[in-house]
Amino acid sequence: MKKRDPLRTACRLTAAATLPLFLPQIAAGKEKPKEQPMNILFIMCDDHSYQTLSAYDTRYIRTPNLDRIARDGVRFTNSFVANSLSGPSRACMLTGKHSLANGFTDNTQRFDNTQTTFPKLLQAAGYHTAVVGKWHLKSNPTGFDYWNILIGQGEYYNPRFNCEGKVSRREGYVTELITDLAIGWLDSLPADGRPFCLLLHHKAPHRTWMPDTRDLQLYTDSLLPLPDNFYDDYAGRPAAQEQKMSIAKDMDLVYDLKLADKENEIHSAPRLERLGRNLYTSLPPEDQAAWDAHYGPIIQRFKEAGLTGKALAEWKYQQYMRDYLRVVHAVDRNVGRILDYLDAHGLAENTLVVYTSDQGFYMGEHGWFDKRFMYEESMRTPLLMRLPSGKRGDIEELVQNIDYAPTFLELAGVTVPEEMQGESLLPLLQGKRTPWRQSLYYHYFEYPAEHAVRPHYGVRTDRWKLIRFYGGLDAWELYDLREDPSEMRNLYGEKGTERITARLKKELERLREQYDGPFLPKTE
Ligand code: SGN
Ligand code: CA
Repeated sequence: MKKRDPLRTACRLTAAATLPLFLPQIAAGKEKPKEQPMNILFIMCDDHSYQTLSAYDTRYIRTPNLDRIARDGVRFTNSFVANSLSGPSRACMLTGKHSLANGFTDNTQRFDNTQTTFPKLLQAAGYHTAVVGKWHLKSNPTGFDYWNILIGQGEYYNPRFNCEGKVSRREGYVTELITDLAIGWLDSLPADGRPFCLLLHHKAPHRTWMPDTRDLQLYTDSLLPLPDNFYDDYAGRPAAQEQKMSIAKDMDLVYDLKLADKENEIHSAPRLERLGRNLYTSLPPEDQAAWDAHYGPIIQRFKEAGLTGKALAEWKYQQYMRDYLRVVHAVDRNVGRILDYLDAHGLAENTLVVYTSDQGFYMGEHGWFDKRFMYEESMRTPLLMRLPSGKRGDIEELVQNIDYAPTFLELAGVTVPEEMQGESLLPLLQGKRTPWRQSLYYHYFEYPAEHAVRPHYGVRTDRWKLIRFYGGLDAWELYDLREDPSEMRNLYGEKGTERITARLKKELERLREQYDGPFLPKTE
């Protein structure tokens, strides 16, 4: 990949132009604020599983830079999303509301950008605000002094960016470019005493897991452990039987695993094969050369091996995992760059650093890739936070992505609007004992759609999970997470589960009423 011009980081840097409308600590008091207001650096990846972040799991990869955030801050061990899909998840975070309440239930929609969001409130309170990287909400960002976003899902190599309405292509690797933009914006901020809130949102490691060409040699000889339930037969779980996200059946050799052979002998699903071959031919010559050098010998060996059945499925798993890990490796390196920047500029002492993902992802558990289901691997996310002079260690409370907005607002001294459904995590970050929720609500909508996951909603407590699938399928699932953390045995309807089922149904109704009730379509 060509070296990009590091200084051309921003199309327009207006961060200093506007005056604060209201900075609570300054505006309310006559005297100077006691403490300097806290900056917020909100780093989020797309589809980064907690299984591939070594603060959570060391089986696959070491992520020393991400681990720095956990080491000097906290690791949330029970962090979840409200709807395991990109656009909806982002809408939940911005608004502090579940999907029906913020109106953005699936990726086909357009976010109503006139509604109240935390960036708007922080901007009004005098924060410098910016978002760089993946946005995925179709409507333009609002509430930001500066925005420079990828188009839709974005591209890994030489991606196009939309900088406040002006689209242009940048040369380089997406994770690095987004980090450059973030650093460029921080560099442009005036020393005016006003805090910043920067949303640094990566595309990586979203499908099709295209590594920075400099990382292609990593993990080449690694043999990644196959999850115990890779060969799940989905007994007793009709929605899981219908999905189309199986590594064995749905992961495409040419598109996902980059086997676009020059001899045109490898064939896969026609549409995806075409996309995969086009993707290869559209690479710049130097990237094509890097791919030839790396994937060329893999393609040859693959052809010679003539794999079928389980051997083929396991080979696909290894290829998938290696590319995914390479892409995560570049995320870790670039998170290191921005943390170093904070250190070098004396900002680490007054910046809340947050690291999360828009949802979890399957690393072969149940035989899958992708997300969407309320099962653990996709409902859970990594969540690390480093609050200067805050708590260190683990936070075990049940938290959800609707909680970020209230957290940032409370940290900034801004009143959290009544309508926000999340809870501020600030007391937890400060190590205070505080009453906390005992259950979480989840609701997934996108259907019919890619990967064929039926709509469903459910409740999760620390031990139990009850899910109801609907929309052409009427099925309940019940899991005892203590006895069955991999969710292989649906207990719904089994003798002896009547009481817990009744209790969970009641709780589910309560949550549904609280979060979705006012926004459910009227049925008469
Ligand atoms: C794309 C992917 C899907 C993925 C959705 C949603 N296909 O459509 O595999 O489930 O995004 O992902 S791809 O061929 O375009 O890669 S999300 O994270 O953006 O919600
Ligand atoms: Ca995603």
